[in-house]
Amino acid sequence: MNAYLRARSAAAVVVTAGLCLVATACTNSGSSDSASSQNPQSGATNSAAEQKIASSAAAGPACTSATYAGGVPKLDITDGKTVVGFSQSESTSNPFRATETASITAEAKKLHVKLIQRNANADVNAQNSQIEDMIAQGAKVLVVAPENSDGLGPALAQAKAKKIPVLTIDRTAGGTACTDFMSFVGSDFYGQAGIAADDLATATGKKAQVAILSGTPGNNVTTDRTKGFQDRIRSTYPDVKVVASQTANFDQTDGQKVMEQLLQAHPGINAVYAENDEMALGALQAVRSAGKTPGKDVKVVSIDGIKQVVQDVSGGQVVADIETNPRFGPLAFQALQDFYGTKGVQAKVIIQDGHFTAKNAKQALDQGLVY
Ligand code: GZL
Repeated sequence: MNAYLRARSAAAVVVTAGLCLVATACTNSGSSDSASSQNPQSGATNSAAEQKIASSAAAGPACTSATYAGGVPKLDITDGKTVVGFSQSESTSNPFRATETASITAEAKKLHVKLIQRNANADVNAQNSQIEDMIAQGAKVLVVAPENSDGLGPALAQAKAKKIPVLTIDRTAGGTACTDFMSFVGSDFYGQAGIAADDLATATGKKAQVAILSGTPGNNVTTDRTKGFQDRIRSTYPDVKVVASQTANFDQTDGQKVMEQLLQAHPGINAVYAENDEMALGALQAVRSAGKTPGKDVKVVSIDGIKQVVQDVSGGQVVADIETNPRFGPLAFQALQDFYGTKGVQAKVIIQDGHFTAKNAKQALDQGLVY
């Protein structure tokens, strides 16, 4: 089991016992005592396949309510009266979204934060109007999981005009940190993709015809996961060829349809890189419908770490699943408290992700470390 999962496993045991003896491990996000500090490297990586997603952050002055966009009112978000609005981008039918929403909601409850929330169901226009609606309902701080990196201009402009600070999680929004939003809290998507490339190259003997199922266009997750994979392949694996790359919008149904088309157009495909698990589930169905065996005829690597796919890793149908840790609650509300305190919050806070492979998937599932 890799170092990160060992730490999470300890957390699972400690938190189950109701004691948080090792603060670092207990937030599950891998952060240490504050959102603005970096996730500790909780131990050397065992191997390329076991390496954790490194944590990093833009150095520089931390952002506070005094410095944000020329200064905004200093608030106590735990006073039970200050309204915090949470804008979720996509349906909670995706376990990533369900876990993200549950984490934000649970931490708000724990801190007695008065939380209101909306879900845009992957519609950028809906997300704009929902954010404006929450402002009208009295939200004084916003936590936003953007659907697209651009497209939220109207809502963010209204928030800025009303001196309502915005924390972005999971995907970035356009603009400048500490001017248009406080900070970005999320995964290292480029790093995730490099590990996916290593896993797929290793599983195919460094010789493969790869199909990429890319995410929704227009957000940094898709951009970074696509570039990170292609950069790694081009720099390290000359005989791993990307023969097709097409969006399936982070969606399972689209993933199956697109994969069926790609397998017909490119019968030599023997490897798939899915930029999220929903699409990977669709691709697995397409591979089976084509009379091929996942894990044997076609090697699949994916990203997110949802239970159903980690079970496929354990069963040999999927080579590896790099986690996108959606447990933003502790980091997000710590960031808000640091923002209103003196510590401030860094422009970028990278949440620590796990990495599920044949070596650790079953143990991670048995230990309840998979969402
Ligand atoms: C990543 C998040 C991505 C997930 C997908 O932070 O934005 O969007 O990886 C989801 O499952 O659709």
